[in-house]
Amino acid sequence: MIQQASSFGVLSRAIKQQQLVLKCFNPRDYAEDKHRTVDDRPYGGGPGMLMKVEPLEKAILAAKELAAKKWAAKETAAKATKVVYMSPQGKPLNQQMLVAQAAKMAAAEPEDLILIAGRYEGIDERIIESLVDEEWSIGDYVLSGGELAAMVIVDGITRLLPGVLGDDDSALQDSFMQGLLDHPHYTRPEQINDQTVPDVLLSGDHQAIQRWRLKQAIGRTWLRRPELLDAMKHDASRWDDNKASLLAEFMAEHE
Ligand code: 9D3
Repeated sequence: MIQQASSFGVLSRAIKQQQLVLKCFNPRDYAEDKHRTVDDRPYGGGPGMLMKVEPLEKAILAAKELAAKKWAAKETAAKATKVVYMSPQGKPLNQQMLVAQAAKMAAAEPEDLILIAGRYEGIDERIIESLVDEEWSIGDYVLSGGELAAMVIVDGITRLLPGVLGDDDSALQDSFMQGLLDHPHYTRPEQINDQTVPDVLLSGDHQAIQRWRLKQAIGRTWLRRPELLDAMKHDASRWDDNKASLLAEFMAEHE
């Protein structure tokens, strides 16, 4: 599932260009019985199964060993590995966590990241205690397993690695609106039935366009995610008089 999902777009290109090394370890390949069993029953009973301990532990240790082997061969100067269990009980993911992890992975002494994707009801608590450094969630909704959550992490980190995105579609563009929702976008044709493109975007006045976009971004954040705007207002490094007056203009124009 992970390998297939990584064969498209930005991720696929980053792997081909060796900006990202992605290895998958399937617990089933480490099961030794003839049915290659990877689930087991919970102590205390109840419905649902857990990941069987031994195959999961072997898969995690194999991932750790591959990382260690890579450092020993001095293929990289890496000397750290972080093990993250994707879990509904984990810390809710945000862009800060992705930026921090991408920075560690692109550092002079890179940190490798091992993501554990569970199935069934989850994994034995003792694996978390002995092998897991952090638990991450991707939000308060229920998935049927950790693979898609792990892919979200891989995707979010990969686009932040140096050289992965071009200069135009880049993460730089994101930083202009940092902490705000995006402004509306328009492409051809200039008219769709009775719907037109805002005049300012056709004006060629780059400064006016930037101002309009920032105002729309602030206005939409106010309408849709007021808590993001409140956080920004309470942070002097991210809020200024210009933003305050753009917000005031937007609010005045909004009925
Ligand atoms: C419905 C079953 N749940 C209560 C009895 C527990 C449960 C177990 C396993 C709920 C979800 C899952 C599978 N989810 C993940 O592995 C997961 C996840 C998610 O479901 N939501 C948000 N982030 C994540 S990270 C991993």
